[in-house]
Amino acid sequence: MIYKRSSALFAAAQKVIPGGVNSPVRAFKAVGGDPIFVKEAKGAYLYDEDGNQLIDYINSWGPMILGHAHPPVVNAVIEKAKKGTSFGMPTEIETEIAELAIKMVPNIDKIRFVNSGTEACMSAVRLARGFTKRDKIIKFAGCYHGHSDSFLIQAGSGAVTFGTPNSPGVTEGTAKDTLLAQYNNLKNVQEIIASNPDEIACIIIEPVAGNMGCIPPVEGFLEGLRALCDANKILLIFDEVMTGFRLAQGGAQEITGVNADIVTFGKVIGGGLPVGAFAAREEIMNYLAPVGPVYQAGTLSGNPLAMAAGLAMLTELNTKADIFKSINDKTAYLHKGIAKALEAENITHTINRLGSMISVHFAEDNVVDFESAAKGNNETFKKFFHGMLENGVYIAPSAFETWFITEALSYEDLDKTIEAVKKVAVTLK
Ligand code: KE4
Repeated sequence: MIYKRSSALFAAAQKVIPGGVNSPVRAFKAVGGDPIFVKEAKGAYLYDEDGNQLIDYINSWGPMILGHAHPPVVNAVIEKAKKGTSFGMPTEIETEIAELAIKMVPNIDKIRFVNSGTEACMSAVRLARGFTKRDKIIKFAGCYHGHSDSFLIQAGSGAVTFGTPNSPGVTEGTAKDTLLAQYNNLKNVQEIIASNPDEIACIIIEPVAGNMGCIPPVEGFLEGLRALCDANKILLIFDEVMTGFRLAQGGAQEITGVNADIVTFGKVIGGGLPVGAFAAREEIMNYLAPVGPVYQAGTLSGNPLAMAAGLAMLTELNTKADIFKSINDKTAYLHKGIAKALEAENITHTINRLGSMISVHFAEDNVVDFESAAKGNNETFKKFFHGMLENGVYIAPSAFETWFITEALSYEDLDKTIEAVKKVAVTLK
């Protein structure tokens, strides 16, 4: 593969944008080399600036669950744009997408739209603190809820890649209110709650972690958190920015049967445009301005173009519910093929998968939390990443990310991906 134009564009970008990117994980720092610049994308494929076609397993970190440039979404945005792009006034389409999201997701009465997953999670925590009149929060090492100060404590995703899980710029005053727990360790959460009686506003968790690679909750973990929250009057926040409208129409709450008090969304809900959202039962949501005292706002929140993309996306997912089984089956097929290819070369690895979220870890032991995820062999991962890229397959440029399967992938694409793994596996020994 030739990347001359991407490298030239990267050099130019670095002169005017810090690191040449607008989000650190895109910079390939975790895997080395210059990032790929994309010219366009369609369905399951990216077309980079050097004319290479790549099978895409990132799909903009989740939103493109139906493939890039999905016609109903694109057409909705084009039509909406002709009528103006932003008004800063309420519009009917915001109510339409809110009604549809509430119909699809269990256990929510009202929803507030914002512009990113970070904003959704940041606002959800402020709402939980306002509702409970408590300051402290519990998050889990390796989980990532966006780049709001309270979350950059042992954060996952790009934060761990850059060794800045506790980012400079986050004050001691802020950090002291964020208590850190170990994913899948209920006893640890219990101990933290006992040591901070009546001080914890909420527990925020990725119900299926995706920012340490994919890490499903062990049997009883989420149920245990629910019981601990009920017993201690703590609000449970499911960060479903990644899992929402991906694991099922109703997301992780639907597949686990565990109800959160507040649910946050991003990615898929915006169909590829900037949309985040947070939702809860009416009693909690009515604490939000202008009804209640907790302030939260945004010039472009509920933006007509973003709402048009999101509504088109949710409408597709609502009317074609068999999509979820189809992408889950494709993910299982891919899992089997990758495992067989790596086992054939005796490559030490473990694969985590739930629904259409999957990750490959070059680790001896099972990956069940941040500590075990961090034991993965990153040198092997780097070789794997670049080998796959050389074979026309684009996976996450970090071991601390999940692959995102899109319905646009054909079984021929999956077979090509598995063939690429076979070729790369030989180089990993
Ligand atoms: P955004 O602010 O990036 O829209 O959402 C933050 C966020 C919140 N919660 C979860 C579970 C998330 O996965 C994310 C963002 N995900 C990363 C990928 N792991 C975004 C990629 C990036 O930072 O560029």
